[in-house]
Amino acid sequence: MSAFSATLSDLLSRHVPGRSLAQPFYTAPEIFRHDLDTIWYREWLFALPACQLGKPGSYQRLKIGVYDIVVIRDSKGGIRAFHNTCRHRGSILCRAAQGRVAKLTCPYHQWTYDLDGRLLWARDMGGDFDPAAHGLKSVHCRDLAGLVYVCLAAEAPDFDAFAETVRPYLGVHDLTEAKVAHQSSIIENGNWKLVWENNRECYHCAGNHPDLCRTYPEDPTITGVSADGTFPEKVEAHFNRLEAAGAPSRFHMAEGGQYRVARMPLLDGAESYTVSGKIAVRKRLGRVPVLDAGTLLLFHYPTTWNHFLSDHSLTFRVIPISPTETEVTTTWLVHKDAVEGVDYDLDTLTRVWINTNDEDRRVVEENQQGINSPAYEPGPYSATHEDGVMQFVDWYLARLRAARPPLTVAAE
Ligand code: 3BY
Ligand code: FES
Ligand code: FE
Repeated sequence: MSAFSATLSDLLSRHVPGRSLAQPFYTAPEIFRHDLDTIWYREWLFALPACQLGKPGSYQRLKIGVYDIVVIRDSKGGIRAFHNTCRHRGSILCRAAQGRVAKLTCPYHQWTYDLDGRLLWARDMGGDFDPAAHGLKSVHCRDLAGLVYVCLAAEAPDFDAFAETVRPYLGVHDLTEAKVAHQSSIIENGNWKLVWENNRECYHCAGNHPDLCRTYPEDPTITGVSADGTFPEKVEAHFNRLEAAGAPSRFHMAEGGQYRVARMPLLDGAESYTVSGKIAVRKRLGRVPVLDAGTLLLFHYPTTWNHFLSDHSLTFRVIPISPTETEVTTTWLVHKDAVEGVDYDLDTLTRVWINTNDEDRRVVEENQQGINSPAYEPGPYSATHEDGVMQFVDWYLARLRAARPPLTVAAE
């Protein structure tokens, strides 16, 4: 640790645009907690694909920083989220990471809640006790065309602009008709921002992703954010072709940069993320008009990037665990009637992204290890290949600058 301390304000004012962040942003516990307070506890967060919650009572537990929540399908088929803490003396209600219940019964003294959060039963609490005042605390929850988002803030920021922008793009992918074919959760020993910085560029792809590079173009205009709003003729032609066929495709980025959606071409002839480049699932998810429709790319900071293809879809969820640990959960979605071994082979479907995730884990961990050294100093991003990274860092710093409480962090 350090000989002197610097305030977050100092760190922010010393930041040089176009360069990576100073070491404490990737290592300091105080900044990690500040990231949780100013970003993770305030923004809408992707939780899971709705299809993962099958029948009423199906739930998934999700931990975000100090919070522990349960996302559950209610008896009317809607999706709700609650804090996983009993209104009696606070025990957790759901112990398992996932499961299915008829009612939510606390394991401690068996207070029992309906799937809509109402307290239904509490033994011997006396005549004055008001069950209506002891329902579960709800968490904001929205289902956007089959993608469930939650927000921990007391007052959630607007979700509608994002939902209305993205819904037409997602429409042709029929995520409400999906099932989970596979899910993987890995821990990357790196700060959550390094996971994002790595995701927002393909400068590293040729050197690290042999399987992905069979189908995904290294071309920076595909992964990047097109600062001037223009695209090469080939990409424009792709947008035009798919839009004419009924699949919204044109690049759109939110004002403020929190999300971007665009249907980008894969390499010539490629249909999906497989080693052969051919579709992985014969019974396709969605109604994308052609097989070589490319990939509908959607990111929404700080939790999710996604790929929606002509045969299947992939969601990715980022959850910070500690200053130097991040969980990345990948979900492979296929049509609910697609049969494993008949319509798809699970290895063929999952190989490219299982490998790609592992390759990304390695580069993120090595990035963190190098940053941990006192010799690390912020280095320059490539304007050609890393405009997406700069865009992420700008979004992050803008969130911090908008919040800006006095914070003292240890620095070298
Ligand atoms: O992981 C992603 O979504 C992006 C696209 C492919 C590699 N990476 C830059
Ligand atoms: Fe839940 Fe007592 S803490 S019933
Ligand atoms: Fe990568």
